[in-house]
Amino acid sequence: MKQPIRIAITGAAGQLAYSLIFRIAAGDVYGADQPVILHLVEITPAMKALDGVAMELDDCAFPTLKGIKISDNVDEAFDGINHALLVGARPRGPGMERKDLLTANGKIFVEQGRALERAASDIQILVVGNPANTNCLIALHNAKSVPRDRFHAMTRLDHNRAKAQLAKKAGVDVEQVTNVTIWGNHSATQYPDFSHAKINGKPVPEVILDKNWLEKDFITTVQKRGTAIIQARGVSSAASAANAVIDHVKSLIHGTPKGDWVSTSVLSDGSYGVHEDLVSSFPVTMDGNGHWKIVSDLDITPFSREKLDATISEMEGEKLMVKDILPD
Ligand code: NAX
Repeated sequence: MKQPIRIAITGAAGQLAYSLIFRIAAGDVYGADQPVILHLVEITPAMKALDGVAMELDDCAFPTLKGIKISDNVDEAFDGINHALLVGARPRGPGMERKDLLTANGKIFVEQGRALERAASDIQILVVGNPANTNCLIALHNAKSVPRDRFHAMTRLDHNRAKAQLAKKAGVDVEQVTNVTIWGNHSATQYPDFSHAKINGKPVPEVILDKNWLEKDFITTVQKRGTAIIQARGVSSAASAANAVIDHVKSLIHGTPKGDWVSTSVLSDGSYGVHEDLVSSFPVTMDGNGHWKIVSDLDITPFSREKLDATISEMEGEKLMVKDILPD
């Protein structure tokens, strides 16, 4: 049996985590032969609810679950962890401006960034809690000793949504759709890009001939999918979001298929005109050892450029609002 790995999950009493934790504990994510120890983190008022989650985990008697540590103290909780799934965040309250939301979350991610310095040397971090890209930027600036390529903000749910929409429109199975990209911010300005996507190896515009649908409905459906789910369900997407966390982690540990890529938000190196020091979604390949690379040399049409610039501008605006908590 392998040595256990330690997985921290913040927001562990929340609804997304409830769809995630049990799959990790069951071995669905890291493998049936990989023991895990869960470090579950919550704010103090939610610790009682978290006790309940821990009781249910016990009651599942998962052979792969070798320990549960619950805590409302991130320094203690992040000690020795190998993966950090940062799901918990402060939701927007009544009358709260975007700047207030960014500032409130900023405090959380400054603290969590600092605490990540206590993690194991192979730490990998996925920020899910919104505004995810800027929260991730804050965390990476405050985790001085952690290499910055270990940080991701999640745009895998948007990626999966885009794949599913294209598959549905073309009447094909979802695995026949490849090379989809989400660019930019995990927000309504994100740019779901079909221009490099393929269906059974053929460029999407040669399979889906409805240009109007591709350039309008496809993009807005993906951009506004989160809102559509809240309107339908009364609460935000949790199961699909948890599934996207799992897909992201699996890509990180198994790599991306040859010829295809995934979307994830990483620190920009200036590629495609996305300013350095922004955490932005890109098409990315992963080698299965935790390393990733932004796919280079994709053609950016004037249509794509305009959409990309809009989302870059939003990320720049968010960064400006939190500049005081971004040490070098
Ligand atoms: P919930 O409100 O159900 O759960 C959030 C939990 O986080 C709560 O239990 C809360 O007590 C906890 N929390 C707040 N501050 C914390 C802190 N400082 N440390 C530890 N825990 C803390 O929200 P849920 O539906 O679970 O969504 C979680 C987050 O994911 C939200 O920010 C949401 O906006 C974001 N999402 C991001 C997605 C993405 O694709 N990046 C998609 C799904 C989801 O909307």
